[in-house]
Amino acid sequence: VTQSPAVVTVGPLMPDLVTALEERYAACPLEALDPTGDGSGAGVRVAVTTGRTGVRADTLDRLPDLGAVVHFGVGHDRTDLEALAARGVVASTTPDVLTDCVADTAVGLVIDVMRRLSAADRFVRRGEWARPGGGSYAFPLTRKVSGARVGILGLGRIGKAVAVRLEAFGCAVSYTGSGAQSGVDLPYVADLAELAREVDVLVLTCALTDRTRGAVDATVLDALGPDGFLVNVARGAVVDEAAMVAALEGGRLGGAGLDVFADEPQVPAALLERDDVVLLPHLASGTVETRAAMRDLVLANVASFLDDGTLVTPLG
Ligand code: 8YV
Repeated sequence: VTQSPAVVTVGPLMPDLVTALEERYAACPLEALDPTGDGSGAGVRVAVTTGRTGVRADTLDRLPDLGAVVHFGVGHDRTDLEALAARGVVASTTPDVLTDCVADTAVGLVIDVMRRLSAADRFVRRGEWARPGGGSYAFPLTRKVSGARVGILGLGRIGKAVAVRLEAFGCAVSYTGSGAQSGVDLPYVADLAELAREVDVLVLTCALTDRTRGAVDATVLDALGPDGFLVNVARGAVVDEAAMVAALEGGRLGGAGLDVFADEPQVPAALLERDDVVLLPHLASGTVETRAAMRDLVLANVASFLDDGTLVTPLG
């Protein structure tokens, strides 16, 4: 029986992170470890994963010596934290380093979906601008971003960074979540549907939890209404996707800017043909600068845990 490495990877990771983990710890993918389930996962102390894969209880069964789950990203909804806690396994994420880029992307989606920039780009590429009878009035009018009323679901680090940015656009920002936050000078609206009714655009920056799963349902979408827009940089499952498609098709929702989907990389087919949606491939944290910082923080967490059993950015 060959000796297991101290570190395994669970799910796809950024290539230069994989290389660093291989070089430093001879890390290998979980699947390469224990093909027969005979316990050869013994000796593994750290599992490195992303919010898209996570570590579930059945994986823990295969790694009896696991002490830490290190996430590349802030989302950890696919990791079974209760099962981890029951075994004394700790977990880390990469907070702060991705806040700017995710907030930038949320603002980009707000502008894109309200001003229809991506749709206008397709209009130009199709040659419709230059078409006889086309001209500058052929593309439909859009909605004004500056001064718009913005609601934020989940005013954590990222939600606050979105608020700061949109306040610079003269937007009136209010928020909802698990309670009004002390020290926050923005109106808190306890009920999500009520918030949706009051705003022009609802931005989702919350964690996916039992409380937020499916929270943006038909009632909330109808409250947002035909002149309202939804922007999601959180998790696809926060939205009832079928209800969102139905609302768009029924002309009951103005548009949606989406970086995340319930079943990535699948995107509901009905959305692909629509110009009132902006569809991104879960890229919000995906800049050279931020991904390098996330990689370095993952490596720092792994090194720290193997060194003295502590994490640099522990959860909870
Ligand atoms: C990453 C994310 O793209 O931080 C998160 O929760 O979803 C993103 O930053 C992802 O974790 C990497 O796959």
